[in-house]
Amino acid sequence: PVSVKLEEYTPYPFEIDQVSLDFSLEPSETRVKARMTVRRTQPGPLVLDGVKLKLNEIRLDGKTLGPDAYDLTDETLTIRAVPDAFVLETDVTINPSANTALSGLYISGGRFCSQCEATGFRHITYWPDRPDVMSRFHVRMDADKSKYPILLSNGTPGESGDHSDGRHYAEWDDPHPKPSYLFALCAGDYDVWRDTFTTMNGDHVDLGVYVDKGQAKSAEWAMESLKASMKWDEERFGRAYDLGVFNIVAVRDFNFGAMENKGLNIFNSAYVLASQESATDADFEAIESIVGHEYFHNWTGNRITCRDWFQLCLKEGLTVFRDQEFSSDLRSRPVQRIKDVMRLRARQFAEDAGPLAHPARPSKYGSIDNLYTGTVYEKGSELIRALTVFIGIDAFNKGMQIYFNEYDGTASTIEDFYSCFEKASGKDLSQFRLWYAQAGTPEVKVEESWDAASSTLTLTLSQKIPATPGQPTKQPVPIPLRTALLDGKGAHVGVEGWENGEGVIVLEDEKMTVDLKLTGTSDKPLLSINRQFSAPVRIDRELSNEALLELAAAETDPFNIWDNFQTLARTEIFRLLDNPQSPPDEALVGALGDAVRSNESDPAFAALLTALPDIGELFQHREPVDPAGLNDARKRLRKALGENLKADAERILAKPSPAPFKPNAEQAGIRALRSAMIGLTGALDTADASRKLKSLFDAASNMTESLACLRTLVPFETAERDEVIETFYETWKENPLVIDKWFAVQVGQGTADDARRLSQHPDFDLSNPNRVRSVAAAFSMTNLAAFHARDGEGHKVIGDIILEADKRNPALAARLLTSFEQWRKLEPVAKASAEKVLKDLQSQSLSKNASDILARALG
Ligand code: DPP
Ligand code: ZN
Repeated sequence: PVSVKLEEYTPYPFEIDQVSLDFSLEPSETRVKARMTVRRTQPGPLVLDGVKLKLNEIRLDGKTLGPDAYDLTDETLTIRAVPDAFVLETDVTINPSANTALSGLYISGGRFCSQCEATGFRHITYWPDRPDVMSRFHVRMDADKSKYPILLSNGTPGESGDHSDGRHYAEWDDPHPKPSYLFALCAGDYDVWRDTFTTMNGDHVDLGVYVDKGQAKSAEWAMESLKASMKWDEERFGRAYDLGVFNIVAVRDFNFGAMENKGLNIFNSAYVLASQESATDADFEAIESIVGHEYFHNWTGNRITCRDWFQLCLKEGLTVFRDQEFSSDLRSRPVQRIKDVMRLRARQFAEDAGPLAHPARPSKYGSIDNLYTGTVYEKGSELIRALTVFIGIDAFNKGMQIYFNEYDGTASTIEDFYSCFEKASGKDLSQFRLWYAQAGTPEVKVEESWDAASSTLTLTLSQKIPATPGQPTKQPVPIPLRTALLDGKGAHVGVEGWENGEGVIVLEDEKMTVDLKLTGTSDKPLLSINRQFSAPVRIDRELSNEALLELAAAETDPFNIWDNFQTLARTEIFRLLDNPQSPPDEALVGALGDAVRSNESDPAFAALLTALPDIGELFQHREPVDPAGLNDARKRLRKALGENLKADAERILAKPSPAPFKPNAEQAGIRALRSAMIGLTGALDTADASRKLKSLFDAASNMTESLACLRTLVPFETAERDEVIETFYETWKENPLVIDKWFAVQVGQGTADDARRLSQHPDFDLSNPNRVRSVAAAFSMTNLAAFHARDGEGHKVIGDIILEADKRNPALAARLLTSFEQWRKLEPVAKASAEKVLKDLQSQSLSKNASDILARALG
């Protein structure tokens, strides 16, 4: 496979100051005329990207070009001789209704919509489809007025009107130069939820969220989230919105979660629509954070974009950091931090430890669509967070303002971005930037020795970054570790040179020792390190269970309290795996139960304490791994925890759920703890539990708890279980987003047979990515015990779905393939079956996206 290389970057030799696009919209024959004003800035040919375009005409300065004036390939149009300044006009025809890959202009639910990141624009017209070519776009659309009464594009609306033949037209103008990947167009019939916002500069903005007919009210939460985002970016980063219009359109068939097109965000409907009956608290939370994420891109991504796709984490990592901070400010900071780290460990640590590992800024790639990864997004965000600790929050804030002011309107690089923090902090950040160049999760070994005579705790810290594909050896990176010393009662012990009982130790070399000299006298203090998960590393400490329990009891950092219990639970699950006859450790179960009870006043946090590490997380700690065995061991521990908390669960669930329903963090926390108790009730695995869950399901007044009951009942073999599955389906069969959940919970707890059966259900739909993911991703990425079962059926069913999906939608198929990334770690039987499925797939003619993942996974 051919790859694109960072070192081969060269600037585009032309600037296109302005482009006018004229769309005559018809589902199977859309005519696109482009008129661009081009200016040469360097020597070089005029090469435009274009894929599956039917070329009708090209004109240069008004003169039609004959076929000898240009070269046409499947992917490019090269004009042979051009002057230094000229007007180029192209006229092409495209077929949106045949566009099943959902990249470019396509039809979803009878309406036109577009997705241009990363390289969709070349499916619309001939253009230098690369992010460093920024241009002012003027758009004119005409369409059948009865079918497509609403015509939207980027920027602000201009002229519009009717033609005599039942068609109408509308113009949109975007004054901000932008790269083609931020172009957007939507046309169809929608209902709109409208509002307005006044910026800190006093500018008025019209806001609209466009959804399916009859669903306007379901857009209310997205709208509230949008206004909160606009305000937050003003207050936190001093950034105001810069156009008079901001629109969001919800689309059912969408590859991404959402897309930050300038002034016209297009969203997967799953992250827009929410009603109190049909959405879970997790849905409300996801909508808030994704609306925030896309809005924040207006500054970090749109006004300042990426020079090339290698810099993707310049906009994505930074924008994830911004949306995580937004959620932390709106909700609970410690709870948000724990959830973000759970996601990082599940998605990114796993990726970093397998054959698909790559640096946050790679130096080459095979297929750009496959670079939208946990590493670029989640690790990218963690690196910004680690930077805030490394240079301090004041220097960070100052650096961000330098970045916004100096790089506005440019297509930038990671180096540009870091130069702002070098200016702000006066520090050389070249070693810190190694974090972006090296894949692999650093492991930090922590050893302590205590000298009572001098009241000094000496830490020996060392780092090791594992080898990853193409990178056998690594250099050390600066690892900022937030640290505190505690006495047995949880009071912070003073250390010379630290303020407020906390310090930051930066491990820059492979190994270092630090003397922490106490300011007073004390017994040997307890070490609390990597507080708030200040660096995205694995910490390796040789602590006994007793010592960990003592530390968990004394901890003052909520993240570390939770994390200490995670470590304890993980160790215990492995012990249970190795000792099938042994009962779970009573001391641990008792301490965990006590921790849950004593944190009941912060129910969201208490709920997280009940969550044992999932199989995906456990997977990373052993090789070869037997997911089914791990699942059994984990269940035994969960059952013991359920027994310990049985009376509490009954007490908590006897109370009514909060009413009237509000999607705020406070109520969501209460429902999270109630849902955790529903889950633990199920862990008891008794006939009584099944009856109890059925009655809780019948009484549930919100989707969070209904779904918790359904999910918990799925593994039971009782009549109640069958009834609940049936009732849920009958109640919600008209609501595709809820039926996605119905599919997902069944395969998430079921067997390969369930996944096979549900992939043949009449409501399964290969052309809808959400539905495909609700079966294939929910099974292969959340139910590892069944996916990797030794009979190989799990691998086969997913292999079959991938093969079918790839024919229509390569980006989707490639994403599903990543569920195999850990295959080499499996015990021999499942490993052989995974390898066979991957090799069978490789022998088929697959898309470039899918082939790229396969080659790396098998490589
Ligand atoms: N829409 C995707 C995101 O916001 C890609 N930019 O992350
Ligand atoms: Zn993004």
